This record gives sequence, C-alpha cells and structure tokens, in this order.
Amino acid sequence: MTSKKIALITGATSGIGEATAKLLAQHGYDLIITGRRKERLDEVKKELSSITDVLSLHFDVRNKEDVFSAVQSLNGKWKNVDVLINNAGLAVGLGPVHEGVIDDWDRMIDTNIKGVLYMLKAVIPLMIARNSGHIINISSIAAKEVYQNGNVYCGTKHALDSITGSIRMELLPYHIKVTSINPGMVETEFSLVRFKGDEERANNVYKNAEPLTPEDVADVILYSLNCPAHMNLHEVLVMPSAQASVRMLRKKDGTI
Ligand code: NDP
Ligand code: 8X3
Repeated sequence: MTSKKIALITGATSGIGEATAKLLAQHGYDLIITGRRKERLDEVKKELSSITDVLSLHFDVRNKEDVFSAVQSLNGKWKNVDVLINNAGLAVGLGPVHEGVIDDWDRMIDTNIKGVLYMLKAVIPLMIARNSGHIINISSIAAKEVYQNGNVYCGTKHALDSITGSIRMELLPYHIKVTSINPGMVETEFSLVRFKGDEERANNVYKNAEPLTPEDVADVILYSLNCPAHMNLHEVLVMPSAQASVRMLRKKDGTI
C-alpha cells in the first residue's frame, strides 16, 4: 500500500488556506495545518479528521523559534512533507508611506517575507533528504502590479516572487518543484484584516463585485499538484473574469 502524501499548509484557519485544506483532504492528502487562532485550527482539524490524518501546529510564522521548533517536532511519517503551501499572509492598512504606520509595515514584512523564509529554511531540508517535494507560495496580483497606498503590501509580494524564482533554481538539483500562485481579488477575511476589523469597509471591497472564492484558488493549487512529475507550473496569475488589473473591476451593474 502506498502511503498518502503529506501537505503542510500555513494559515489554514480561514480563506484560501482553509479551503485548500478541505480540498486536499478530499483528494487523498494527510495534512499538517497551522495558524495562530487555536480554536479555528481545532475546528478545521475536527472537521477533516473524519476524512484524513490531520496534525495541527499552532504557531505564528513571525516567530522563528516557534517555526523551527514546530517543524523539528515532526516525527514518524509527518517528517515526510511532500507539499509545503506558504499561504499565511496579510495586508495591514492602506495608505501613503508618508502617513504609514510602522507597526503595520513590520507585520506585513515579518509575515509575508520573513515568515515564508523561516518556513522554507525549516522545511526544505526535509524535502532535500527525500530528493522530492513541491513548494507552493501564495503570492498575489500585487506582485505583478502596484497600486496607490498598497506600497508595503505590494513590496512584500514582489519580494516573495523574487524569493520564489531564486529557490526554484536552488532546488532544481533536488527534484523539488516550486510554484507561485498569484490571485487577484478573493473574498476572504483579507479585507477585514487589512481594515483592522472594520466590517463595513471590508464588505465594501466586495460589494457588487464578482471576486474569486477561496475554493477557486484551492482548485488551482490542486491542479498544480496534479501535474505529472515532468511538468511544473512556475506561476499562475488567476484573476476574477471581472478584474482586468488590480484596480480595474467590472461591477455587477456593468460599470467599470
Ligand atoms: P485570510 O485572512 O482569510 O487568511 C489568512 C491566513 O493567514 C489565516 O489563516 C491566518 O491565520 C494566517 N496568518 C496570518 N498571519 C499569520 C501569522 N503571523 N502566523 C501564522 N498564520 C498567519 O486571507 P486570505 O485567505 O485571502 O490570504 C491567504 C493568502 O492569500 C495571503 O498570503 C494573501 O496575501 C494572499 N492573497 C489574498 C488575496 C485576496 O484578495 N484575499 C489575493 C491575493 C493573494 P491566523 O490568523 O489564525 O494566524
Ligand atoms: C491581495 C490583492 O489587490 O488587495 O493580494 O492587493 S490586493
């Protein structure tokens, strides 16, 4: 009997990460799910444990000691991480640099860049030891374009794309695939986080728009994982049909 593949997903407590955990559980993966909100993590684990083996690791990707000790705590089959999905990420605030809140910048840089680097440094050796693996970094349209007031968030996602490109070269000898998924607008808790809990402002982002769903992005992730060994998707820019560029949306009433 061949054992099931193991996927480690950061930020599986909501949005794209949670949808991906659910889809991969249905498609034969054992899961290591992570996030800071323990109750949410427990709920996802409870729901998926009837379908597949689930290990939950509760840590903040910004805390390097916690990242390394969580990954070092993996034992038995859980060391055999086949797939790493670096999904945990966020935008905090939306404003010009000259009015910027430095703590917001730190949260974005520490999560979207340094958190991903810590995860890569912790997990890649496990993949190299087995001469196989697939790393999927969840980037953004904000890595391909910039927009007014998006300065630091766009910067973190541009940096992530650069890191993704470099590691693809570094990991070539080890048969480790590296894929970047760059979504446009997806309706998740992203805007609620960006606007620090202001529900009205967050809901306005999606009002009369036709965003992607987290399940749409999960489908793309599964597709990339299902590619045969000789094929890899380097990068997938996946947009709502009603979004031509980061700030150009066709609303439900047809207005642009
Ligand atoms: P959500 O806010 O719904 O989910 C974000 C996830 O990241 C949560 O599970 C959260 O878990 C986790 N997370 C955030 N900070 C940390 C941290 N410091 N340590 C551990 N986990 C953390 O948003 P999305 O699903 O939309 O976001 C997922 C990814 O998709 C992000 O990288 C985002 O930049 C990217 N993206 C989103 C788009 C969108 O329009 N929604 C478009 C393009 C890209 P918890 O709070 O429990 O720690
Ligand atoms: C999230 C998409 O357009 O809000 O990565 O930056 S956007």
